[in-house]
Parts: sequence; C-alpha cells; structure tokens
Amino acid sequence: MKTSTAKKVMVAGLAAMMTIALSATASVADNKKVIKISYGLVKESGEGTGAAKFEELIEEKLGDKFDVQCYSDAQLGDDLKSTQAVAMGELECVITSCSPLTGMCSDLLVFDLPFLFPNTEAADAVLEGEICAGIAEKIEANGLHTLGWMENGYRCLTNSKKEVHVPDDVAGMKIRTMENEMHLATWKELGAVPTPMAFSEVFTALEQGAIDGQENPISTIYLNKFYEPNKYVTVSNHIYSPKLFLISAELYNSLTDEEKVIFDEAGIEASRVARETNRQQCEDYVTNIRDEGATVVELTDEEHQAWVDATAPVKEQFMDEIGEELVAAVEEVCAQY
Ligand code: KDG
Repeated sequence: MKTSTAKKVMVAGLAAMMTIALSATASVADNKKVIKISYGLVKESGEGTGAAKFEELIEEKLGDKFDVQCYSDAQLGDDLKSTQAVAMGELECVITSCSPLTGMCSDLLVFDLPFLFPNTEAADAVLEGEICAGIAEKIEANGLHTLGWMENGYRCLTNSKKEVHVPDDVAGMKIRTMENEMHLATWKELGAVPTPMAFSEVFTALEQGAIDGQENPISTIYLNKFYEPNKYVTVSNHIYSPKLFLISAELYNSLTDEEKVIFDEAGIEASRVARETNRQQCEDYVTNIRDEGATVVELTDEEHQAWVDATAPVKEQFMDEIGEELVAAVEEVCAQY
C-alpha cells in the first residue's frame, strides 16, 4: 500500500476513534438520571396519557438533569411487583391500581367498596383532599412517595353467556376479579363464582372459556378488546377504582426542594390529565364497543338499585377492617356531590 494511501487510512481510522471517543464523552457529559415509569395498561390509556404528560413536564423544566421513560403493558412487571421494586429503590416510578396494595395499607380497601362514589366530582374531591393526603402519608412509610392519584374508573361487567341486567343474572358465572378480598366478596355476594387472576392473564382466560366474564372500566374493556371473547357488556359502574402514581421515596428525598415542587406539581397535573382522558374514553367507547358487535346493557334506575342493594352487605363485612371513621369521612365528602 503506498505511503499516501496508508496515511489516508490512518487518518480516517484516527478520525473514527475520535468521533467515538467524543460521542462517548458527550453521553457521559449528558448523563441524566433516568426516571422509568412502569404501568400496566396500554399506551393509549388514561394512565399512559398521564405518564406521557409527566414526561413532557419534567423534560420541559428539568430536561437537563432527568430523562423520563414510560413503560406500558406491565413490561417492567405487574402492579404489585413494580410497586415493590419502587419501594426498594430498584425502579423509579409506578402507576398502579390500589386494590393489590391493600396488604401494604389497609386504608386503600375503602376504594373497593361497591357504589361508594356517586360520581367523578365526588371521587376528585376525595382523591385531591385531606383523606387521600392522609393515606399518602401512610404509604410514604413504605418507601413510596405519592405524586398523584390517577384512576381505573368505574368498573363494568363483561361476559360471554348472556345479557346481564340484574344481580340474579350472574348466578353461577365464573367472573375474574382482581386479587383483592373485597372484590372476591362482592361477586360471591352477587351469586357468581369469583376467580382471582392477574390482569395479564384475563384475555387468554376469556378466550379459552376458563372464565365467563370479567369486570373493568369501559376504557379498559375497549382498549384491551375484552368485547371480543365477551359479547355482552353491562354498564354496572359497581366500583370506582382509583390508581396511585408513586415514586421511590429514596429518589424523591434526594431531589432539591425546587425539584420536589416541580415533581409534585407535574404529578398532580399528569394525574388530572389521566383521569380526564379515562373519563372521556369511558364515555366515547360505549359506542365503539357496540360498533364492534357487542351488546351493551345500560341499567335502568330500578336495575341499578338492585345492584346497590345486593352488594350492600359487603360494607358490613369489611367495616372493621377498613375502619368506620374512614368510611364515614369518605361518605361525608360524597354526600356533598
Ligand atoms: O396493571 C393494570 C392494573 O393497574 C389495572 O388496570 C388492572 O383493573 C385492573 C384489573 O382488573 O386487574
């Protein structure tokens, strides 16, 4: 190889090495704290929209220091596993249902009471008021700081067998529930055969006929296509499920005071966006589900009351575990809406 060519090759090689070194130096210099947010639903869900809003707000105000990354569909683990990882400081953030966490904080059981919240205005008043501030303080002791309260929303029933109008219609049906004692008790009280199961297993179990039905908000029913194996949907709105948006307390406490304010404000705004998005989806998707060929039953006032009456004994069963004071405090707020 001629000297001039050899020189050119050497210079090109040196240039390539310099480029790699510089880019490596740049990535080290740009080294940001990665904040991973784990959540279980699809990206298009209310919680997915809320997570993206949080990412936008933090990048806007603290983008030089933090890199927020959102992981949908339980890619980093289901609600309980992800929450445990956050509590141990192995994961930064999680958006989780409250129901799997009642072992960590029994106050959360109050949100599993059937027909507790008369409407979303009452729910918002509780979620952003003193009651949930007090619950957040108790959760903090578990290594979890609450950035905000999102929602699953009002839960509705789907099944593969028939139209369901009144509680007697679910007699003997195998209904999948969350792994939560009050959800199990509620469907047992209604005469069904409650079958606790992780969320990720539900669609396959419905498809295979291992269960007859499940219950989730209209938004989840549509976005997860539960109307395909379950052609019958009943807008029962039997339980309003909130969600917690949590950050590792260890990470949160390492932030500057200014950063804490930015994280807390972004958490509240993102949670409001999540709840508003979910509510709009629950309103819009009833039509979408009908358009997909499923039958959607909307209860008459009389049928609704039959569900309220049939599930009333559940409150007595769990009053001691939840605490009369907490139940009364939530009911007092709800009575104003
Ligand atoms: O990860 C999904 C859960 O947070 C929740 O949305 C699932 O409501 C749920 C259920 O029925 O398990």
